[in-house]
Amino acid sequence: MSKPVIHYFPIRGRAEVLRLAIVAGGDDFDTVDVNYAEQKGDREKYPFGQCPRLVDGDIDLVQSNSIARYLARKYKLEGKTEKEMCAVDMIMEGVESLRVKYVNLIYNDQLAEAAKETYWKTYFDKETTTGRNGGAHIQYLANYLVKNGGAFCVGDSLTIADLCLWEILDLHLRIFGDQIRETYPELVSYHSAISELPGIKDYLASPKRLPEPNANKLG
Ligand SMILES: N[C@@H](CCC(=O)N[C@@H](CS)C(=O)NCC(=O)O)C(=O)O
Repeated sequence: MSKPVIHYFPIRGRAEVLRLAIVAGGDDFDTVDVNYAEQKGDREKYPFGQCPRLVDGDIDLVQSNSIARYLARKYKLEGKTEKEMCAVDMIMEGVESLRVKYVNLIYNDQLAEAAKETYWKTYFDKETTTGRNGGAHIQYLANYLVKNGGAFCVGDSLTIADLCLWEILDLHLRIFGDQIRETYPELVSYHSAISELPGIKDYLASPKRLPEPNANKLG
């Protein structure tokens, strides 16, 4: 069987959760660097003019969260019962809300010090969970984890929700490492434990893990 092929830029970006799902599923992937002109010009391959795109046999898909859900079904990371699947989906959307804010911090605010300060206050400070935040607050996500015992977000095994949470945490630890270690030790322990799981540990240490999280080299 041929490997799933991820078409993307040579950065972690929105493809990182997809890579994690494949390796956590015990599989491997190939990559193709996106040709920007093709991405913008070919509506068959890139219906929204954006990547990532995944090609896996006769599956040819864009929109990272649609791809993530496909991979979750393929590698049994979608939750075991209807109730678990619903919870997995909910957490993915919660992570997406935070990702939108993160992308804004990186690309619009260029990770400026003042913007970082406001960002922490709005989306990470434990005192601001009742504030206006567009549904984005790390505490909301931590709540699920703590309620479920701390090892996984949902059920008793890894799901795509964990990979989404792990990855958004990984990105934020690079920027707010000390503050997160001080304020959310349960998230740091969780991040460390997931990093050790089969497939994930080897991937993280391999040259396949790209060094750059974002295209503008910030973060
Ligand atoms: N909703 C899309 C967003 C994808 C997205 O923002 N892709 C970026 C790269 S991370 C891109 O293709 N940017 C180039 C452009 O929009 O022209 C998804 O989740 O796949």
